[in-house]
Amino acid sequence: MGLELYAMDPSVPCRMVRLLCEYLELDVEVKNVDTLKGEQLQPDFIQINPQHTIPTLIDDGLIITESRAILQYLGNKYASKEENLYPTEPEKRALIDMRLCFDLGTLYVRFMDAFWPVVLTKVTPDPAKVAKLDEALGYVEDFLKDGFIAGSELTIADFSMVAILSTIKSFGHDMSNFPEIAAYLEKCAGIMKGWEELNQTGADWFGGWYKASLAEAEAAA
Ligand SMILES: N[C@@H](CCC(=O)N[C@@H](CS)C(=O)NCC(=O)O)C(=O)O
Repeated sequence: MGLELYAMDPSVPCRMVRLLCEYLELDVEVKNVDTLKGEQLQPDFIQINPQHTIPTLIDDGLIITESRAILQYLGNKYASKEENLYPTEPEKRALIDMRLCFDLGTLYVRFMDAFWPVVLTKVTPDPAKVAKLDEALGYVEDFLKDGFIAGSELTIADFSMVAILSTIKSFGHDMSNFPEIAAYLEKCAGIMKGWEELNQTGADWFGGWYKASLAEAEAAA
């Protein structure tokens, strides 16, 4: 049966999984689920994933949801030739897992808190929430001191973090205080296969939606 991935191009958590699949040269059948049309609520999909979220991966009948858990699974199962992507040593793995949890529980949450209301209800962003996002971006700036998110080598934590960082940039957020992040994104664009098609195009589409929403909010203010 092989690998099947339920996903949608602009989605941040879907893009990180697609980038890793491409890097690992996995043969994946991608099935588009357009959440903007409510396709995730179709009974067929609910049966696969009752939480109706994408990405959802099926590997030979095994269903895995939650993007970072999917990255960990793929790292465990398919990255044996690329040992540094998700090393088995507990100390190295602890740092990678810390970064994945930070991305899911802090960076992504602060990004959504700051910008999602703009898209959803056409209001200008709350400066206090943008400041919290900038604080998180400052932490990321420090993480990058050795070149990558979890040290001096590319790991699955980089696939997670680039999807969100490139989206924040595509939203037109002021990144001038974060030169390490800017350089890191350039570097990853050169290292990660399919960057433009699998990540940047979706980030830019999402960014366009945000910018149009912001313009609407500013005109109404
Ligand atoms: N924590 C989940 C979040 C997934 C998620 O919320 N995905 C969105 C698309 S970006 C979705 O499926 N939304 C549809 C829904 O929740 O009904 C993950 O990282 O996989």
